[in-house]
Amino acid sequence: MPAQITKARPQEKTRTARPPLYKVILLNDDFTPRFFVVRVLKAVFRMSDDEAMGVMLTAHRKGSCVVAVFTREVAEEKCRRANDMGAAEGFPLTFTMEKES
Ligand code: TYC
Repeated sequence: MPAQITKARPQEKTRTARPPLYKVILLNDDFTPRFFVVRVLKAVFRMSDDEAMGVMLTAHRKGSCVVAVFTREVAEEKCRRANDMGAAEGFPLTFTMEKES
């Protein structure tokens, strides 16, 4: 009886693909009051006063600002909540999302 030869199988690597990420982008407009933009950023994106003020001012001066990056479902939910807060007050405040390259 020949000695049993055990050959180690090459390790199979199970790589879990990382889900695509989406940028949430705040757009400037001429009607939404600054304090309200700051309030929405704090409420929906859990920003501090200073962070929210910085993002609001960047969007105000440059036309848009990346707020944060999330998976698709989280980005969609945050955009929806933030846009709904603006719409509830009659403001055209707009958050949109863009897939990261
Ligand atoms: N531009 C607005 C104003 O002057 C303020 C504002 C800033 C609105 C950023 C939207 O994303 C925005 N009242």
